Amino acid sequence: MSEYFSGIGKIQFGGPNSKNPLEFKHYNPDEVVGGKTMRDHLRFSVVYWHTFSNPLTDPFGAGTAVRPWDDGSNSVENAQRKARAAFEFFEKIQAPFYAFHDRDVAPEGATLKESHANLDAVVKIFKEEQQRTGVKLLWGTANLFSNRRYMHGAATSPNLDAFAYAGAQVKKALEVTHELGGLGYTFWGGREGYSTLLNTDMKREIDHLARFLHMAVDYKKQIGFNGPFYIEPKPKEPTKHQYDSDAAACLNFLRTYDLMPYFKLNLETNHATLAGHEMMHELQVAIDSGALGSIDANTGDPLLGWDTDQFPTSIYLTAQCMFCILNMGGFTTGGVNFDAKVRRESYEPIDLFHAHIGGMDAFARGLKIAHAIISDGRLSAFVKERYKSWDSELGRRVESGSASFADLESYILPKGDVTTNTSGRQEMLENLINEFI
Ligand code: XUL
Ligand code: CO
Repeated sequence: MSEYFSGIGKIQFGGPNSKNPLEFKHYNPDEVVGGKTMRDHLRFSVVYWHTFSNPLTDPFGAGTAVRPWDDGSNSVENAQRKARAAFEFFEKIQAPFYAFHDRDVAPEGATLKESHANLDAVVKIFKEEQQRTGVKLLWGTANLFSNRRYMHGAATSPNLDAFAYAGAQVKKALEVTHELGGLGYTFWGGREGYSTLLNTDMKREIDHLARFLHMAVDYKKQIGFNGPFYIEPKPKEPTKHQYDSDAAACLNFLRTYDLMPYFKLNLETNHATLAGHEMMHELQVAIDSGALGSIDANTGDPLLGWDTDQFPTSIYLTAQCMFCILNMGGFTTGGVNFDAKVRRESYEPIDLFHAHIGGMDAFARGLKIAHAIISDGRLSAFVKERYKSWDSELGRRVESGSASFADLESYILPKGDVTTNTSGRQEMLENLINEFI
């Protein structure tokens, strides 16, 4: 079998003192942290679209990527070769999972039927390679945004034909995800939003989106696909306003349309940033509703206002993510999915290794730091103490819904005023976190 990343072996753990850029410094898959291996905590996943299908274009220039396995053609053979290269990469980087859109893996045909057949031809290779390597599919998805037919949206298009095409595409993507033993299936809104309200019936579009997702739920049951569905919030890009703008908006939508039992959220760091939130905020919002499923682990550039999808390198960020995820009790079906791309200037295949090694090491450190903060216990003790007034008799009655305004009045009147506030100690807590970084 051909080797596409020749000269690069399986990436090994070299330890924190290693100076070899092609070794992990912190990600040691078998190392146990808090009773579980790093492999099982982090559940790393490589994305097909950025790592294997992105030519590294930007709005001002053509692609720069050099990819020896890609002959530049739109053929199925080329896609099949790319599949072999992808699995070689997954194996060498020690990623237990991957994720893809239908159109990343196989070329779109002249008809939908032809596109389905092209997809099947590559899925055949995926099956063989999954068998050979043990790498699993974290989630599948359908690309309902690149083709011009989706210019007005897919499930929210004013044109029923686009809605129908999208339904047929998701039907096939679900079948393929199921066939590959995928653990979940993701819906990212793509073009589900608007550029102007002047031409948009927002209520009707959102109702249609809910109908579309209910049809997906029905079909999932019909084919016996047991994995969760994920919704991936994003506030803008490509549209001015995306209906799934952030975690709270998604949860409101899911509750309004009785979809909560079937969906969890797949949260992406750069999308949180675009929404004006910290990733920790988005994670906590989802966790508090029992709805965090998986994460797309990347980062933006604070000086650029768009979705730059960079590999995560900030240990503060990864520690915050892992703090939330550990407190939740860890992933079940989800994982740390690197929805990230190398910079346009990093055009060589070896850069894909540097990027993933950096992201995996950053998350390994984040995991250890979060575990240490939780084991130390001072932070959670502080938070518990901050709310201790609620552990009183009146506090308990308020929380259980058995107190009234009159009760509050008769409690506070004799006290005269609020004289019991204590400091929030933000700076002290920030110092505490830095003890562990
Ligand atoms: C777009 C994005 C998507 C989803 C899958 O910003 O994050 O790649 O992750 O459709
Ligand atoms: Co994403």
